[in-house]
Amino acid sequence: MGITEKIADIEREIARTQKNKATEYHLGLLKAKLARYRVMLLEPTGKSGPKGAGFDVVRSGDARVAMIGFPSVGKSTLLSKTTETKSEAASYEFTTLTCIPGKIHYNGAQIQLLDLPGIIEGAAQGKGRGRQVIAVAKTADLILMMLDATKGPRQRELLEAELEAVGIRINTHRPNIYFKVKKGGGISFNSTCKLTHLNERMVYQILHDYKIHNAEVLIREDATVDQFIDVVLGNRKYISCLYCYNKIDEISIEEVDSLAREPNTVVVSCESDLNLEYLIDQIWHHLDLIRVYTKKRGEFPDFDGGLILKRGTTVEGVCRNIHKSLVDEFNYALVWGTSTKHNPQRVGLNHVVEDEDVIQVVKKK
Ligand SMILES: Nc1nc2c(ncn2[C@@H]2O[C@H](COP(=O)(O)OP(=O)(O)OP(=O)(O)O)[C@@H](O)[C@H]2O)c(=O)[nH]1
Ligand SMILES: [Mg+2]
Repeated sequence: MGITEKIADIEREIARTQKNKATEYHLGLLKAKLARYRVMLLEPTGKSGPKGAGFDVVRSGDARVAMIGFPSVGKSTLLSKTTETKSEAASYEFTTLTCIPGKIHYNGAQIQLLDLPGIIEGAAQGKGRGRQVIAVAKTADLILMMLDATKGPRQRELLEAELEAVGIRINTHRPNIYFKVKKGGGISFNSTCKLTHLNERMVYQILHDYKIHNAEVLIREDATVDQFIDVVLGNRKYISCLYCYNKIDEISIEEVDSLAREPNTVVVSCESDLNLEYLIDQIWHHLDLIRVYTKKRGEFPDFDGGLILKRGTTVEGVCRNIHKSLVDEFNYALVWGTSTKHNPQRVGLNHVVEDEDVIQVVKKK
């Protein structure tokens, strides 16, 4: 029996099994098994699957956004509307066959937007160009899930399931579980809170399934079996996802209104130029980036040449961004902005900067 059949078998058994307290343990083990087979299927074995010609686009700009969606939802139309790159758009499916990058300019930042081929159900198992498309999605800072507003909610569930199946976790945090494989000493299991989904026996059994016999496990939140498996496998990607419903020119205002109320969702019409500016605002917002301006002593800040950084970056990160050697020469920094109590404030390398802060680095004598 091939891996695909084994997976199908387990999926059937999971679907058949009623979900309740008594079966939770059994289901947990089935899920662990399923996750193990999926890994075998997905990890490239070297020769299997076609090469992703044209998919290795060089990263550029401050952040990367990948458009994922079924064929003909308007991905290429969006790229052509929001960037200077033209990507062929047509009314037939699978117009786009490779990865096409464009650049969005936003408040001094450059965002790389990737147009990708449409994916189909079963993409995670390697159908169509699914595998290559998903490999690109894994490298993105944000997934822009393009959906057709004229079609039902199932398209979104299907796409989410495809992403889930390849280890992408969207709009969620890494589980708060400490897990470390050891050379010996057996398995030590501890938790800092009440667990309603997992217990020691299950953790042992799952680890045993993965042939892990020595490890330290510290569970710091009421995690599910799936979350625990994610941590054990360790190769999960946690990525934000923004849902974009296109073609709202074709649906009623009531339907537009109800879609727009869903969380992390923007409604647009690429063809009729509706709401595209708001979409780009939201892309920026979901990337969770900040702008920081530098200034030299006795001079005005350089408001044109701001640095684009991840939220949560420290002064040390700012220095590294300017020049590697700056951290060694660093004495202190003066910061003006929302991250400080008074302006300017003298801060050290550990200070976390915020959006629109101005920073002046003072070097050692
Ligand atoms: N009504 C309407 N049609 C649109 C809109 N945006 C795009 N389309 C049409 O939808 C069709 C598909 O557009 P594409 O941009 O090629 O779609 P795609 O997602 O890139 O498709 P693939 O490359 O095949 O995956 C084209 O005929 C577009 O003209 C829109 O806002 N409203
Ligand atoms: Mg296209």
